[in-house]
Amino acid sequence: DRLPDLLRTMPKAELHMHIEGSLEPELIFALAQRNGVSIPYASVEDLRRAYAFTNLQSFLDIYYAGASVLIVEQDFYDMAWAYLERAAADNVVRTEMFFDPQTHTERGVAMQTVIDGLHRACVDAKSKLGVDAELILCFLRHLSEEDAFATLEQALPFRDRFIGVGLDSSELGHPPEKFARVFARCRELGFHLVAHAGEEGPPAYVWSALDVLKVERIDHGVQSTKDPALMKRLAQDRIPLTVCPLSNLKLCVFPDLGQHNLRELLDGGLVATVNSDDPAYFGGYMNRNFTETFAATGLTAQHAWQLAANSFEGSFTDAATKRGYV
Ligand code: ES4
Ligand code: ZN
Repeated sequence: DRLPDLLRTMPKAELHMHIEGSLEPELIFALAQRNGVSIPYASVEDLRRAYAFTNLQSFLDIYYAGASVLIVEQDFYDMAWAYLERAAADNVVRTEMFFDPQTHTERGVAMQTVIDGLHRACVDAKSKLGVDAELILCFLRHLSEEDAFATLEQALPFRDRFIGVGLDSSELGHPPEKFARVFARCRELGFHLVAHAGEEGPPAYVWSALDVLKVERIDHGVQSTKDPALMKRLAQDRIPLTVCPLSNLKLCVFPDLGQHNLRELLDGGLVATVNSDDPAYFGGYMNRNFTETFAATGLTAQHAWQLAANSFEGSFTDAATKRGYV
């Protein structure tokens, strides 16, 4: 069976990966030691044992704790570089990496420190790995819109170093419309717009991400299959869904991978893509997401080709570069 080889070797774009979620337990411990930060886990194994999540919130609590070891510019560089090497090994030729500045600025780390380290890794990725890497700034939806505006203000001196903004963290109780004004401002500023919606939240959150925030892509969106009118809208407007199968499995969005609805999304004509979300926490980088999902759901080589094409169609690469990929 040559399908796994096709999945591994085909060039692909990753459109949904939180860089703080690529922090492996070994690097968390190394950075904790380097920076003299104490973490409430005795060992790498002890930390890994805590990765038994029941829903999104149970994961986010540990994810924010892990990010607390990031202090200086080199830490952000080292984290991003480790991910970019893994991405290159999986034949990811384009990646649009999310970062959560509020997780760091709230601890007294300067916006410039965060962006300098991540951006330097993106520059090196192009020259040393041949990976085209860009950044998307995410607002934390459990915080206020006022906080998001303050974060945008702090980031604007570095506006040429990120291509878009997104919305992540705790979905339920924090609908997209909570961020209507800050997204309108980001739109005026010319940023690309994306938002997590329909991961755990209802189809109504996907509708409001589209109609109120006016996002160009939906992150996750797997709950959309519950609303036929929404499925029609997503297909007609060719709105990409950045699906993360191993994330959905680990956060109990689906009881097992065999019941994941990726096939339903693809066969319904939606621009669905496969992504790793938080690879250090969810048990796999890009190629593992592809191989495990295909093995569990019986997707075909035709689906593989479609997913690779969708990843480039959905990317924010300029049109000329996009033609070079497909
Ligand atoms: C996230 Cl899986 C997921 N959902 C929402 N926000 C996030 N931040 C990092 N991973
Ligand atoms: Zn995500």
